[in-house]
Amino acid sequence: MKKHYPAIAALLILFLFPSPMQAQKTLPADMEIELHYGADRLGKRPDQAMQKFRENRLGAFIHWGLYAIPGGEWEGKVYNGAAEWLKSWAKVPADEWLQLMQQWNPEKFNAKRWAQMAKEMGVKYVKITTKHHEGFCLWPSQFTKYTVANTPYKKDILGELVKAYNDAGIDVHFYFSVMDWSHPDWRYDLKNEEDEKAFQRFLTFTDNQLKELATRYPTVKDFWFDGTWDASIKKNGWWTAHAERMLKDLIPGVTVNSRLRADDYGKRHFDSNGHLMGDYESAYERRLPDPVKDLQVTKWDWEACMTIPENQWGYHKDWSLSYIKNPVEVLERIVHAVSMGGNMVVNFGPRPDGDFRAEEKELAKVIGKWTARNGECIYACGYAGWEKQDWGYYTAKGHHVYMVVFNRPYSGQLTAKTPKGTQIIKASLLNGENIKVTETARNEYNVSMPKHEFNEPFVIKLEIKSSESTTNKYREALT
Ligand code: H79
Repeated sequence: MKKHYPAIAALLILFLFPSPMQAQKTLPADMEIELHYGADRLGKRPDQAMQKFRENRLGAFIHWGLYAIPGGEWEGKVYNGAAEWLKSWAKVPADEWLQLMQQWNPEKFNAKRWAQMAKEMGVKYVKITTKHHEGFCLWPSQFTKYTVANTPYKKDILGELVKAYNDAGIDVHFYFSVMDWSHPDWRYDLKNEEDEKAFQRFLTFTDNQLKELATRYPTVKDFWFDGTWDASIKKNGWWTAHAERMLKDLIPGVTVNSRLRADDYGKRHFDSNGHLMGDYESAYERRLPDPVKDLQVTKWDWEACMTIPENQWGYHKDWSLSYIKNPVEVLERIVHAVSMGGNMVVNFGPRPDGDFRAEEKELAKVIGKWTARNGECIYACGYAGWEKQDWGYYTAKGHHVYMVVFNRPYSGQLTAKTPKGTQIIKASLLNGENIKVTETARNEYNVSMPKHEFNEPFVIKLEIKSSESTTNKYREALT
């Protein structure tokens, strides 16, 4: 719509989308408003690169920057807020904060060891913070002096990581914060002409950095934008659409998250017509959709991300201030995401010396032992479309449905209800051991618990038949 009617459009938007959770409602095609910077496409991206993104399913996040050095403590005070936001919590001026660069010398950093750890954990991709809100770049950017090149360490950390992960067969995704606390032209809002001018310079600077990343590291598979929620960005929706297109022109197949985007009216993630912008929804940060109520998420690609403590992404020296999730809780979130057709990214915040904290190494190891045995129910799997049961989650791939059991029933029987026309013809453990299945009612089955006790979540693989077979027709005829 016609820029002349923004007020009407805004009212329409308010009326149709009273809360962000309802953003997925779409207007009938003939009622859609015209947008220049709305969704580029309707529905899931069907190409191979997107398919690879989707099949990867499990990723790791790496938050590493200057904030790792103070680790949540400033001038003797420990802040329990997210460590990568310490500059903000402790109100440290940018120039003072950026002096931490003089201490950036991660002597234990070994990219190959990091890649080995990711491989052992079973992650198929790693999302790396190229630049977080603080503005410090893990690559030697030509467009700012706040980079690894100007630290005692000097070397291109990002380049080393891209190579090491790629050599290990792991895809690399780039996290990039548009909000940049180190840059004099960054604005939260645009209140006058001077702000407008500064912010346009800032967007040019951002374009330059993005082009630099895309050309220096052409094997990057994804850009995950953050720090895009402020009014300044919402008033420049054109730029978000432009940045996505620019990256896609530079790197064929690259994927981009929804968080980057704002449409003509500043509507984010989902445009004013209710269509997802970017390639996948990225709003599930430290939370997941409800497995019964929020099934609409199965209509689009999405990726969730999680922290191991409650809310620490960067390294925080005192994890005792937070509840730390155990490996089964982490696994449950991973499987929960896959069961609803999404990806899950588990965050790590390396120490300033370049090593990982012991708790993270241990967690990666335990998850890795589990994925090595049970990964079949995660990779390339998706939503089964079966009614949720209390024992855990279903995931699906081709003619197989996986029951991933997190809660053991006292009855020794796991209930499975199949959709109309779908039969279970066989059940087994992933090692091939047979599991007894009894049909208890139409489209209802008891799947027996395995004979030996598992002390971790386990998987039962179901072979299914979906057909309009004679038996089915006969059975339908009885009602
Ligand atoms: O990088 C990690 C976080 O640092 C970053 N995203 C993940 C992946 C992130 N932190 N917070 N947010 C995203 C959401 C932003 C919350 C905000 Fe606010 C609400 C920004 C401004 C208002 C909280 C309250 C932070 C400042 C005030």
